[in-house]
Amino acid sequence: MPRDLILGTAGHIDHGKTSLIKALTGIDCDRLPEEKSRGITIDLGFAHLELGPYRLGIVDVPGHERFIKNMLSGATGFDVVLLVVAADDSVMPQTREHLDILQLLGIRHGVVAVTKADLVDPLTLDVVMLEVRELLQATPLKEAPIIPTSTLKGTGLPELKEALLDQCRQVDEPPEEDWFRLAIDRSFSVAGYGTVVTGTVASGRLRVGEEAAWLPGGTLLRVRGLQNHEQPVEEIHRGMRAAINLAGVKHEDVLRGQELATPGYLLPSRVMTVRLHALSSLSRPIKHRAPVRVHIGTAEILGTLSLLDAERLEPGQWCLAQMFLEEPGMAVWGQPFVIRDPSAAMTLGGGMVLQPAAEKLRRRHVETLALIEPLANANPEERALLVAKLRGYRGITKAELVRAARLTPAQADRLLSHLVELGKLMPVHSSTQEMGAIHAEQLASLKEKIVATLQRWHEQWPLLSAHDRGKLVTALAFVGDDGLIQAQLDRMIMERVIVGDQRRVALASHKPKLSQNQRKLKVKLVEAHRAAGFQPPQVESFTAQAGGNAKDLKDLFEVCVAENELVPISPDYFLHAEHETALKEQLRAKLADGKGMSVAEIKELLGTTRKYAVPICEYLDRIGFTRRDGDLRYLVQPAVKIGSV
Ligand SMILES: Nc1nc2c(ncn2[C@@H]2O[C@H](COP(=O)(O)OP(=O)(O)OP(=O)(O)O)[C@@H](O)[C@H]2O)c(=O)[nH]1
Ligand SMILES: [Mg+2]
Repeated sequence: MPRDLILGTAGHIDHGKTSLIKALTGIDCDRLPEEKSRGITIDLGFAHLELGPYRLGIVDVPGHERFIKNMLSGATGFDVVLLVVAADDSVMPQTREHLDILQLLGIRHGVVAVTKADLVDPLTLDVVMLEVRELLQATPLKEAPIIPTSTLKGTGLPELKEALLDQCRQVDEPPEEDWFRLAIDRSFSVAGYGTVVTGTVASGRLRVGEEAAWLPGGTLLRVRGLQNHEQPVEEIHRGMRAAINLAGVKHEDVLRGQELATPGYLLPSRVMTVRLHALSSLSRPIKHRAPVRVHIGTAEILGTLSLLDAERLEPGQWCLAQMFLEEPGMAVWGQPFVIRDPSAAMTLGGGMVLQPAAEKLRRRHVETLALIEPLANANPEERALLVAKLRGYRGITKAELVRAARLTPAQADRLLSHLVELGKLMPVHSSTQEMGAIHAEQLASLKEKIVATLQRWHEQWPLLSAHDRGKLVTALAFVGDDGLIQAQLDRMIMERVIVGDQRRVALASHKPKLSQNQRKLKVKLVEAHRAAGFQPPQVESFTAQAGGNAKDLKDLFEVCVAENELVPISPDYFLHAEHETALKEQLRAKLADGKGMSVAEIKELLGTTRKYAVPICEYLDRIGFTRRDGDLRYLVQPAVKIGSV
C-alpha cells in the first residue's frame, strides 16, 4: 500500500515555487485567470507526485505577503515542506515569515531548494546556500538538505526528489484507527454534482455514503462522492487531498475554515487556552488584551488575547494565554495555531492549544495555571488526569478525552478503563450527562464535603438521628450535578460511611445524644400516642410534662419519626406507627369495593372525631394512598411497575 503524505511549498514571492512543482509533476498549480495574467500565485494550488512508496498530495502556496492567510490555510496540513529560495535574491522577508510559520505549525520535515541556480555564478550560489543554512539554525529544519535547482536547465531535480523521499521516510506513522477530520479550504459547485468541498484529511477516514458533521453548526451531511486528485475514490484517509461531493447543502454556505468531522468530538468554542509563543523577531512585546487574527486549521478568526500569567509577552518568550474569538473555532489538544497582527499584517507568534473548548479563566490564578501549564508536555495518561482534574465535579466523557487530551477513540476507551482500574478515575453514571468518569481526588473531596455537612448538622441538632436527603443535596448544590451527589450518597451508603435510604441520611458514626430525662420524655410521647389510637394528643399538650426539656420537644418528635415510631399527620398531630399501619389496612379493606367514603364515614370507621378525621384524610391524600373526588375518598391503585425493584 502506498502511503499518502502532503508536501507543501513555502518561500518568498517569485522565487520559483510553482515552476519547481511544475518541473517535478508536470502540473501547473496556478489555475486562476488572475494568477496567469499577473504571473503570481494568489490562492492555494494543487498537484500530486508518486515518489517511491509515497503518494504526495502537493499544496502550492502564494509567496506574496498579502496572501499569507492563504498560505496559512494550506500550511496547516503539511507533512513535508519544500522551502524555496531564489539564488539571485537569497533570503527575503517572506522566506523568514514562512519559515516562522512552519516552525509555529510544528512542521519538522523539509528540503530547501535554491532555485534559479542558472542565474548566478558558483560563488554566489555558495554564499546563498550558506545564508540559507544560517537561517535554518535554531529551527526544526536546521538539518534539512539544501539543493540547488534550475527549472530552466532541468538541473537538481533528481537530487531534490531523493532528498524529499528521505524526508518522507521520517514522517511519523499515524495511529491505526482515528476519527475523521478535514478542514475545508475550498467550496464550489460542479455542474451535475452540486456542492464540492476540498481539504486535506487531517485524521481518520471517510467513505462514500457516510455522513459527516459540518462544523461549527454540526449539521450532518451525506457524502455523495469522493475524489483524490480528480480521480473518483471510495474512501479518503489521512494525508490525502480530497474533494467531497456533499448532499443537502449550498456551496455558498460552506466557507473556508469550517470543518467536516466524525460527529461528537469537535466542540466549537469561542474560548481556547493556549501556550503562546512570541516570535523573537518582533520589535515590540505582545500586550495583554491585544486584538489578533487567529489562524487555526484553515480558519482565520478575529479575537483578543488574555495573557494569563503576564502583562506583556516579550519577543522570543512564551506564556499561558486565552484567546477570545469572535466566531467559534474548532481545535483539539496540541493543535498548532498562528496569530497575526490585524492591522500591520505581520505574524506575531503562535503555539499550541491546551484547552480547545475552555471557560474564561481568572488571570494569575495560581492553582488553575499549575494544572494547565503541565498539559503542554504531558503524556496521554497525564493529560487525561489533568483534563479530569480541570473538569472538577463535571467529570469527563470519552468524547472530551478524545478532544481535550487528543486521543483516538480507542485510546480513550482503553485509558478510561485503565485509570478506573488504577483507582485514579471513578466511573459515574449521572442523570445529566453521558456515562463518564471523575477524578478520584475530586470524588474524595465531595465525600469530605458530604461528611462535613452531616457532621455540622449532627452537631447542630444532636437529637436528630438522620437528616432529609433532599436538603443535603440542596446544601451541596454548588457541585452543580444532583445526579453525581445522589450517586455518591448511594456509594457511601454501600460503603457504610453513611446510613439511610432515599429519604433520610446520617453519618454511620452518629448516635443521637439523648439525656436521661429526654429519653424518659421520649418514651412518654410514644406511649401516649400508642394509647391514644386515632385521637392523638396535641404536640403542645406535652409542654408542661417536658419541663426543662420543652425546647427540645420538636426535636424529640423528629427523633421518634426518624426511628419510625411516630408518623407526622399534620404540624400538630402524630400517629403511632402501629396505628398508621392499622389505619391503612382498615381503609384498604373498606375502600376495596371502589365505592368511596366520605370524611364522616371514615370518622365512624376509625371511631374518632372530625377534629382528627380531617387531617388524617388529608394526610392519606398527600401520601397518595387515597384520592379525593368531591366529598368522597377513593383508594389509589398502586401502579404496576414492570421490571423495577
Ligand atoms: N531562470 C530561471 N527562472 C526561473 C526558475 N524558476 C522559476 N523561474 C522564473 O521565476 C518566475 C517566478 O516563478 P514562479 O514559479 O511563479 O514563482 P513563485 O514562487 O511560485 O511565485 P509566487 O507563487 O507568486 O510566490 C517565473 O517567471 C519563472 O519563469 C529557474 O530555475 N531559472
Ligand atoms: Mg507560485
